[in-house]
Parts: sequence; C-alpha cells; structure tokens
Amino acid sequence: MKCRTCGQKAVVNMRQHKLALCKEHYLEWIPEQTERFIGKYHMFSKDEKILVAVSGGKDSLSLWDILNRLGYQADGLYIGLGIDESIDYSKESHRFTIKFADEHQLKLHSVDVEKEYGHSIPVLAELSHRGKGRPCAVCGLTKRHVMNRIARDLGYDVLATGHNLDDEAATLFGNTLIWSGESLVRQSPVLPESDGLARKVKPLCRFYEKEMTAYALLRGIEYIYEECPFSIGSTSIYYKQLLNQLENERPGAKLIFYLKFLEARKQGLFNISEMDKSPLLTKCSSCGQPTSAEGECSFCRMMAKVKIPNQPNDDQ
Ligand code: Q46
Ligand code: ZN
Ligand code: ZN
Repeated sequence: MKCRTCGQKAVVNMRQHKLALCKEHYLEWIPEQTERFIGKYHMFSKDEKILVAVSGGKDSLSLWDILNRLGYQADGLYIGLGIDESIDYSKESHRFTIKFADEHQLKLHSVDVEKEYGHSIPVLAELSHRGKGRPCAVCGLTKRHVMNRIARDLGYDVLATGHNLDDEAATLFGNTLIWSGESLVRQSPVLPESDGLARKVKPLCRFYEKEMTAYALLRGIEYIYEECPFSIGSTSIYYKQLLNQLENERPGAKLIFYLKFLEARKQGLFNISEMDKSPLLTKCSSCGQPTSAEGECSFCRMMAKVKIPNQPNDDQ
C-alpha cells in the first residue's frame, strides 16, 4: 500500500476514506482535516481563548497538540476525579497530562475534585446515592460544573473536548434507540454559548477512534492506555462494539450514520424550534451557574446532600 501523496510506503490505510498515507503525510492530514472541521462548523477563530478538557487519554492530548500546532490559543483543564481503584487511574492520567504540558510548554489548569469539594467522585456518588452503583452521573455533573466554572472565571470563549466519531456515533445510536428528541437536537459539533455557559465544541468528532490512536502513536504522544475502570461494561461501550461490527462489514457505515444525521438535522428533520425550547434558565442561588431548577442547580443540591459547602479554592 502506497501513500497517496508521495508514493512512499503507507503506514495508515483508511478503508472508509479509501485513503492510505505515510507517517509524514498522515501527521499533516489530521491537523488539516481538523482545521477544515473547525471552519466548517464555525467552532472558533484564532483570536479566541480555548480551554481544552484534557483527561490524559489519546483523544484529548492529541486535540491539544493539534490546536497548538494550528496556532490556536489553547490551554488545558485537567479535572482530578479521584478514581484510583486498582490502577491509579486518576494519578496516572494526571501524570501524563502534566508531562505533555511541560514538554510542550502549555498552560494547564488542574482542579482536584476531592481537594476542592471535599470528596472524590466515587465517594460523592456513594454519599449522594446517585447513579445505581456507577459514579458516571455524578462524574458527568461535576465535570460539567467545573468546566463551566473555570471557563467563566478565567475568561475562556470556548470549551473543547476530545470526543471522536466513535463516541458521537455511540451517543447518537443510544439516543436514536429511544428517540430522545431533546438529546438529538442538542447533539452537534458546536453548542453555542447560552446564558453564561461557554460555547462547547468537538473538533475531532469526524475522526474514527482508531485514527486518533494512530495519530497519538505516530506523533509520539504518551497517554494513559487504560480506560476509566467505571467505563467497563457501560452501555456506551456496548454500542461502540455493535457499531464496530457494522463498520467491519461496511467500512464507512459509522461515519455515514453520523454525517447523515448532521445533514438531516440541518435540513430540519427535527423541528428544532419546537424541540429546542430549552427551559428558562435562572441563576443558581449558590454558585451562580445557569440552571433550569428553581433555587440551586443540581450540582449544588448534590453538594448540599453530602453536606460540603460548594466553595472551591480559586487557586488554578
Ligand atoms: S463518567 Fe464514568 Fe467516565 Fe467519569 S466515572 Fe469514569 S467512565 S470518567 S467519561
Ligand atoms: Zn507520503
Ligand atoms: Zn449551583
């Protein structure tokens, strides 16, 4: 197999794109494509301040790498969840993130949930009795709260996450199985800024997970290979496996599923004006973040339940 650009030996063959590339041209192709998606979906411009949520995994570190190579002003935000279980997951992922930031001289904000809010994610989940044995609901709520807080307090225009095509296709599949109109309307490469919440973007949403793995490995990015221990056996992993079976039989199926959804969405398949009537947001009486609830937001109500006042130290 030869590189389409230079004719040298290819190291990556993307059946879904009918494209093979050598290392050098693959490492050029990924950032070029990312730049194209940033423009196509109007994600951000060169003079905006971007906060990249970095977890120490291949996708978020690659995203940070790519944005900086493309000349964007992108700082990192690492959220220490305190998920150490048997593999020191949080400690290790923090170590990889710090190493990457140091080597590339990038600015990293680190927020340790236990230090700032009194308990780690698994303990918060247990104390608040949320999530049926899995801390993911509490984890998601906390991450969203922290990301919005840091973006707002430190003046970032946009929050970028490393979701790839496999993540997006699995979410789309799950939402489609139950025809969750509200979630389908909100699934997009860009969620515009609203009521004090920063714009959210997913610049890698059109790359297959294996394309991102290849990018991280070829670029020499060191990242944590282990997944969060609580992701084992999750529904989203099951959907990813199902979609991979489909992809093996029909290369490109996953991409078509996602892109055709975006196209249908744009053409008005979902009556966005009807479905997107988001509930009126007010300010949380405790932390000031927008909420659809009266009084305190869900995060502050959870914190009240575990009896730790929501007063982070602002030392990022
Ligand atoms: S939600 Fe759940 Fe993830 Fe949090 S507890 Fe782990 S698997 S990290 S994306
Ligand atoms: Zn080449
Ligand atoms: Zn609140």
